[in-house]
Amino acid sequence: MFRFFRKKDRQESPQALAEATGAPEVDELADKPRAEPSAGLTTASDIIVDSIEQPIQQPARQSWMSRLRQGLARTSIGGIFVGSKLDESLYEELESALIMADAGVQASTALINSLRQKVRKDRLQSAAEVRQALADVLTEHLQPLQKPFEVGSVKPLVVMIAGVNGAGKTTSIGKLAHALQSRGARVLLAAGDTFRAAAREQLIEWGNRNDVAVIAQEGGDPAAVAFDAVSAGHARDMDVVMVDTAGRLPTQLHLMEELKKIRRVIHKADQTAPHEVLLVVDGNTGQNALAQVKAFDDALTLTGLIVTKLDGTAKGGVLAALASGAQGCRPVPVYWIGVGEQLEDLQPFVAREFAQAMLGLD
Ligand SMILES: Nc1nc2c(ncn2[C@@H]2O[C@H](COP(=O)(O)OP(=O)(O)OP(=O)(O)O)[C@@H](O)[C@H]2O)c(=O)[nH]1
Ligand SMILES: [Mg+2]
Repeated sequence: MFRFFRKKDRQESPQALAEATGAPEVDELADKPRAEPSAGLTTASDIIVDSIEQPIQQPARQSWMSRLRQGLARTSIGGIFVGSKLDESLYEELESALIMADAGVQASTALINSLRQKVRKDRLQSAAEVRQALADVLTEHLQPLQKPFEVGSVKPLVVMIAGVNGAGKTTSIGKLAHALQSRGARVLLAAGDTFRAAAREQLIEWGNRNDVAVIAQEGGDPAAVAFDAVSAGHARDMDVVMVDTAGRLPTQLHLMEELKKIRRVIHKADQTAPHEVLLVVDGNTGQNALAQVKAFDDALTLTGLIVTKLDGTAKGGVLAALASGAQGCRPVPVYWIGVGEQLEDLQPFVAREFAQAMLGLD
C-alpha cells in the first residue's frame, strides 16, 4: 500500500541554482538556528506520502521483473532443477550453487537445512516442487530485509546517501527523486560530492531536466552544502531532501571521518535528521558488500540499503548472506534495488519477487 494525496502546486524553484551558490562554512553555521519555513506554503498535513512498498504500473513492472530474472539467472540455481531427481546430490548441488551465488557458507547451509525439513514435512516428490519450496524458504529468509520506505511522517525527510566509488549513488538519487516527485512529493537535492566537479554537474543537469531543485556549491565543504540544503528544505517546505556524497572506500579513514562530519552537521541543521542514512551497494561486489555494509554502518549507523546493477553480472545471493548477519553485519533493510540505467529501473525490494527471480521462477 502507498497512499499519495495532492499533486497540486508542485512549483519547483528555478532560482534554486542561483540561490545554491555560496553555502556558508560549516563552523560559521554550526550554532545558527535553522531557517523557518516560509509562510503561505503547504503544510505537512497537505501531503501524505505514506510508504512505498508497492511496485509501479503493471507493464513497466513486468519488464522490470524480467530484467531482474535475467540478471539473477546467472546464479543458475534454477537450471539445477531441470531433469533432476530428488536425491542427496540435488541438495549438494543447490548448496554449492548458493555459495557460488555469494550467499556464503552460513546462509547456504541454513537454507538447505530448512529446505530438507520442508521437503520432508510437506512430502514433496518432484524437483519442480522442491524448486518452489526453495523459493519459499529463501523468501522467508530474506523477509527481514524487506521494509517500506516511509515518506511523509516528518517534513522534510532528510536522506543522506553514501557508498564506494561508482556504486550508483548519484544515479539512484535521480531515480528516487523521480519516483517520489511523480507521486507528488517536493524534492530537493544536495550536491554533496564537492570532490569531483563532474559529480556536481551530473546532479545539477539531472535536476534541471527533471525540474528538481539542486543545492550546489563550487568546491568547498560537503558538510556546508548539506547544512544549506537541509535549511533550504525547511524554508521551501520540501517533503524530501536528499544529500549525495562523494564515493569513498571504508579504508580511507579521513574520508570516512568526513562522512561522519556531514552526518553531524545535518543533525545540527535539523535535530531530528538525518532520518534515513542509505548505503548504495553495487550488486556485483559479491561478498565484499558485507564488509562495506559493516564499515559504513559502524561509521554512520545505516537505516537502509540500495542495491544496484542487479541487471549485470550480479548473483544476488549476497542478500541472503546479509539477511543471516554474516561477517558481523547487521541485517540492514534493503529499501530499493536497481536493475538498469533508466529512471524507472529502481524498485522497492520485495523478498518474494527476489527469491522467485533467483530461482528463475515467475
Ligand atoms: N546497469 C546498471 N547501471 C547502473 C545502475 N545504477 C547505476 N548504474 C551506472 O553506474 C555508473 C555509476 O553510477 P553513479 O550514479 O555515477 O555512481 P556514484 O556512486 O554516484 O559514483 P561516484 O560519485 O563516482 O562515487 C553509471 O554509469 C550508472 O549509469 C543499475 O542499477 N544498473
Ligand atoms: Mg556520484
